[in-house]
Amino acid sequence: MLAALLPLRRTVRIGVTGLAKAGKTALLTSLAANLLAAGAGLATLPALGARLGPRRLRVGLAPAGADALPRFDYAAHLAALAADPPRWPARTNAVSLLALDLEVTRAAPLALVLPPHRLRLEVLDYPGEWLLDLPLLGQGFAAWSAAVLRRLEGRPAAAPFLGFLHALPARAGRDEALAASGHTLYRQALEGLRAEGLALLQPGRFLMPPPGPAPPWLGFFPMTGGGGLAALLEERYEQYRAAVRRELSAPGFAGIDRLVVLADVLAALHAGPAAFADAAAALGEVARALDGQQRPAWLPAFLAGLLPFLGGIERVAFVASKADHVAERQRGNLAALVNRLAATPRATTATFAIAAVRCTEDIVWTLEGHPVSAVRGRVAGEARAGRSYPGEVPDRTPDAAFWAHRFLALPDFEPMVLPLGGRGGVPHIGLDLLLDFLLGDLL
Ligand SMILES: Nc1nc2c(ncn2[C@@H]2O[C@H](COP(=O)(O)OP(=O)(O)O)[C@@H](O)[C@H]2O)c(=O)[nH]1
Ligand SMILES: [Mg+2]
Repeated sequence: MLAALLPLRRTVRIGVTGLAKAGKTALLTSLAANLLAAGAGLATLPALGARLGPRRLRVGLAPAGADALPRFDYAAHLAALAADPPRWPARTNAVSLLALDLEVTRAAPLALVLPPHRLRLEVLDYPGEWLLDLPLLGQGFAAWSAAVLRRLEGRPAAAPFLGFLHALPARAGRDEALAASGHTLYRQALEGLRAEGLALLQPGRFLMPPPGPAPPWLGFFPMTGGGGLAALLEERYEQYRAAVRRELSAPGFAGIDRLVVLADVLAALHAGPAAFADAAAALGEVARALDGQQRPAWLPAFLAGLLPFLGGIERVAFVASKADHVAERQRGNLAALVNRLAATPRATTATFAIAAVRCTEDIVWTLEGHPVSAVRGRVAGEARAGRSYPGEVPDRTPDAAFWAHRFLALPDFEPMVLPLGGRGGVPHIGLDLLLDFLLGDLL
């Protein structure tokens, strides 16, 4: 009670995670631009406006102070979107933090006696590749290797690496050069599989290396069997797991209160059945790992206590990004599909289909005499806006009949010209509903 009366500021930290190109940078940039515009009195986030009612919102970028984490370069990313013609923000890969200070005035009679309600909103851009390392914490080297090798079986991109493994002498010795060649081939296999659209690729830090020099223990690869080489790889694997564990309990990451898991589900549908099944498996593994209520089967009890990162998360949103590729009716299906893929029994989990940076408008298009709900937007490299109908989005895990008709083109749209050169927010779909789920109880 007393806390509510004091002019204290609460800090809430939201992690935004997703594999490379899932749309994290676009989401953080749009979120900041739309909150700043809402703070200037514009109706950029209707759901938030409805929650606040007559209360006034003020928003500012928070000073970096002496923070340990690099700041999210909001100014540069917004400048790209606000350019003429608009550009997508540049690629980012390291962790970064966006911090905003929110102030909300009190409702009528209280406003006379109480200072505004203050909230510091911290949004952490966290590589999804690293989140995919969580399942490793509960898996020894032998079990992990066996699982990975099963997934690689028969995949052309993994053939050189698998060939190397098969050519190894039984009980190969503790040979640094062999370890280095195997590691290089394994990394190349992961990169090839990623190019094919696969997502469940571990260890995630091989594809998204942390900043700084690479320590020697990074040089391992999955391998079954005994001998000196296997023992060396296992030692390195154990060092890798220790580093993941340390990082999850370091101040930057341990403090996450709420989490957004972004997934480009449309791209996975477009990439075909194998890529889709793999993306679904990755999302399922992450959902189970995050399901704090039930300790996931792979996580031994003694470890659960070591993971404040997992235990402290109050709300998780699973979000399909880039939903402006499809029209309204399909977006409902898209949200339903994510709901199936990330189904967990937790009440504090929700699913959304959003576009952080809306590039299209919905239209009705007559195809072969039939009207279909399609979208229109400017495609990269084309001067004029074009129409696009990628096909029906399934509302559940697609069956063979769905895959018989390939999910059509998924063009790279360019952002629309921003209102007021960026000060008017960024056009979006559903960002306000996501924000209301994440922050509603605090406002
Ligand atoms: N149509 C559309 N494309 C998007 C949207 N968000 C991201 N993209 C596309 O996805 C690319 C990667 O987004 P980015 O935010 O950099 O992903 P990150 O790697 O997760 O930070 C962008 O360059 C855009 O081409 C969106 O809301 N709508
Ligand atoms: Mg990024």
